[in-house]
Amino acid sequence: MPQNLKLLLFLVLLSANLPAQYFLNGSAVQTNDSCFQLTSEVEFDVGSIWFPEKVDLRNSFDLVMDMFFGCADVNGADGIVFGLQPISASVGQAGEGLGIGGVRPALGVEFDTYQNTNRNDPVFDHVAIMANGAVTHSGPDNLAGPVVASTSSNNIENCQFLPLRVTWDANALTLRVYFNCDLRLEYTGDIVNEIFGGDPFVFYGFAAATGGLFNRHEVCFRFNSFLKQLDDVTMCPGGQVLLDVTGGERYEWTPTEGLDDPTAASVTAAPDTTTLYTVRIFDECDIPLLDTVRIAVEGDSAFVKLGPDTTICPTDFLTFDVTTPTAIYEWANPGLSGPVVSVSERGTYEVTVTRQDIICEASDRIFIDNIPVPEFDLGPPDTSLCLGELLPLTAVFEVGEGFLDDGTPFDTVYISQPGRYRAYVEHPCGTLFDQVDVAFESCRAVFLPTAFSPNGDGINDRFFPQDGGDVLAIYRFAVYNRWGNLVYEAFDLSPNDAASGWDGQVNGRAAPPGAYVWTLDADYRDGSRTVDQGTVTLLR
Ligand SMILES: [Ca+2]
Ligand SMILES: [Ca+2]
Ligand SMILES: [Ca+2]
Repeated sequence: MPQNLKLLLFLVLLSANLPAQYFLNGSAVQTNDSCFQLTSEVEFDVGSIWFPEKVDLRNSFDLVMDMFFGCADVNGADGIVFGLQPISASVGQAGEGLGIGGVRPALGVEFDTYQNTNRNDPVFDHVAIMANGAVTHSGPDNLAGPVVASTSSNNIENCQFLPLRVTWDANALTLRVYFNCDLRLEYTGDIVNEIFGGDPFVFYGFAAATGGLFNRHEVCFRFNSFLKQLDDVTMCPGGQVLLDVTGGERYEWTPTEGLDDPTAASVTAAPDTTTLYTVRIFDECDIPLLDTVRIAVEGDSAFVKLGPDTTICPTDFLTFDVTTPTAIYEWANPGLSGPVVSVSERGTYEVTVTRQDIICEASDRIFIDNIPVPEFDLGPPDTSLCLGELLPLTAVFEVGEGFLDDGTPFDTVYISQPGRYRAYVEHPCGTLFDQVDVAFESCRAVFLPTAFSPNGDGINDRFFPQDGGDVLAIYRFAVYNRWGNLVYEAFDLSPNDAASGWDGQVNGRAAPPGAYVWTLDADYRDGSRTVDQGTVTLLR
């Protein structure tokens, strides 16, 4: 029985361009699927965006963004802050506050493009890690930095998008800030307890501000490890899954077994066994981001079994039960539906079963033939035979075995007695019977009167054999007197022929009344030739 497993292509697609509805505060607006403008080129704009779900700082994260700090250098201000804080509506002070000023508790990574000497800002565009909404680079809330933001320029207000990557190693309690592909700052500390009072759940996002001077500030998300791009899936053997990730410049999938192209953003995975795949998504700095997906291969792709081709009796039903958890069933045969069906007719049956809980679709097919039911005929219709004849009854059939009414097996029997003969044929699909009524009769019926009166009155004047058809031929018919003398003899005559019978004359004279003996040599319908004798009385 061919077992067809149809392969399912299952798409696991989640956009890396965060479609989430960020909390937008102040001047922040969303400009496309993944980009937000935090401030416009106006004085004292301030805005913030926060990822809509709090993240758990007990887990590591990895974020990649592109940052735009505007096009005005000397006359531009003030900068953008990457922040962690617990209030979705938080927006801090404008101007030198960078949109985070005064927000506490908070942790901020400030990209400050305007030197406020009262805040101990260095002359160059700088990055620093600050706690609790502080913007002054002194005291305990200045956790790291400030250092020049870009290793290649003192200015980042260059009208270009520049890559930022922020990683949190929850095991090492280390926050790392990469800008323009360089590691710029690193801070190790118990952020949860020292800043957030033991609560690990915070919003992450960005704030930006302008003051008397301004720039347009934008951020575009490229990769967010909080949004796992790949959902674990379960499929049955023989299935395949399309794994699709985005956000990188190039990709490396491991292990490579079961993958059609381990360097593509979209790969078709058809592992033989349960496999945990890791994809390294390299950003524009060629730093890998990790994502994983577990493809569990479970179950039996041959779970749909209709069984081997078979034959059944025309009146029998064959029941199929392909009940499968969470499945939907599609029969190729009109009128059939559901997991349990019963069929009787000859033909090919096919069902496709698709599980809903895992990636799995399978089908099976069966051919059912009907066992031929034999024709059974004992042969003759009801019949009458001559006594002494034998009637052959033959049970003719292709399959099965014949029995007489008394249970005797037979192929052919010879019937010699009258009666009703019934025979059975037992075959794989049942019992057939036929019957015939057989009668016997004499086939040698010939009538010779016991007396005749040859007196010329036209009544019973001649003595001759008479029959109803049993006499086929008369070779000799003769009459003798009581002394044994022949008084009449005829050859090759026909029955019922008065003219050829004895007229009671002997040598032209009337024979005397009295008893005479006759003899008849004849063929009969039953095939016999016999010579019979009897007496007849001549009356005058
Ligand atoms: Ca500043
Ligand atoms: Ca600063
Ligand atoms: Ca600058």
